[in-house]
Amino acid sequence: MKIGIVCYPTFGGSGVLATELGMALSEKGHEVHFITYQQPVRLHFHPNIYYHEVAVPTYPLFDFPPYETALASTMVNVILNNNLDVLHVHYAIPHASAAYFARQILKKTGRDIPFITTLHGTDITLVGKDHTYSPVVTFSINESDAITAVSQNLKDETYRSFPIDKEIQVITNFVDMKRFRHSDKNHFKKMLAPNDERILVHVSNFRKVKRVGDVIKVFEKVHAQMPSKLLMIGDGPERPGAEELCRSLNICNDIRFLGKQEQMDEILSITDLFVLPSEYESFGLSALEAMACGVPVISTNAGGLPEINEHGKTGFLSNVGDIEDMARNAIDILGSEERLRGFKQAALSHARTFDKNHIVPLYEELYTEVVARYKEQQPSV
Ligand code: GMT
Repeated sequence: MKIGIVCYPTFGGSGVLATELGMALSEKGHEVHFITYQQPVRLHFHPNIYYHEVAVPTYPLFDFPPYETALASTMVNVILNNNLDVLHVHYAIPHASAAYFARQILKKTGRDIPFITTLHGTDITLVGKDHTYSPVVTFSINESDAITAVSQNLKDETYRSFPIDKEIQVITNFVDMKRFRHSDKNHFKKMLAPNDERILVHVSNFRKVKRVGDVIKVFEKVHAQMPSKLLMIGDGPERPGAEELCRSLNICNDIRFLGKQEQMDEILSITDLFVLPSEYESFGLSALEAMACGVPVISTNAGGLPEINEHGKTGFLSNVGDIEDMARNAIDILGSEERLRGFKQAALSHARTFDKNHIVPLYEELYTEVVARYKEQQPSV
């Protein structure tokens, strides 16, 4: 099949998932065309992968260059020039409305194709709900030929927040267990934790919803009980505040802000505990990648997190903002070698249920079904 994938090309989970999906599909023999404004960070070369950059020309009149118009036009050109069968857009804003626009244009040529929208999180829960966007988001989701959500919680949230009159299918996020696996990185561990301190890790885009200050506060309590180090991976608007907090708590020596990292499997291989205290998380792909490397998770019970983090088995769930509980749970896991080992094994075995080999075929089935249904619906000429 020839598949177009539209996503944000950055380190965000929706772009990561879309890129991993495209790469997995290309390995299975599909021809995959990425349409994005930059090369996606996780994209590796494969003979079946094509990349089409969305260029947004500027003009002195444009205070806000019309990205959505450029994206829709690029979609039209790529679909026509490459004879695509289906378009799969990740993150509704503005990808679903651009796809709708492209499909309408293509209808005039008789070469229109169906589009599938995958909802990822804040396109529904934060940004999408805003009344500046919601009429367009509602319309373009309803106009999609199929809709998927990355967790049951996100599906429920979507129905709660928007008048959606179509079925939303849950296809959970997945992980490549061959790449995300524990490997021996002891030399690396020695550099960061020379005295065999416990290593805690947080990964995010450091936005408000991630509550990065809570990570530092939880770590302060763990650190008071046992020799430990915290690695803060990623970057974003809340980073300066988090750095200030670790200075004011006087624990900077044991916290490293490493910025955006590509070799997450290596970092996760030396990690003992993953901390994700988000206000909301539709799924928590970063936590799943940690679990695949055998790392237990301390998280909140918000959104879809209980769907991946099994309380008392793969880690623990706490109420949003309950620093005391998260710290107590972290100390409980890290306090005994045997207990830590048990949690690590459970995290790894639960991650296996989200292996890409189980999930990618669900997307393939959906593509086949949507393309067949779309063809059937076409008026015969
Ligand atoms: O919604 C966002 O904040 C952006 C999005 C992204 O591009 O990073 O993250 C969401 O999608 C990920 C992949 O499906 C999920 O793992 C994240 O939980 C989700 N983030 C939120 O719901 C806050």
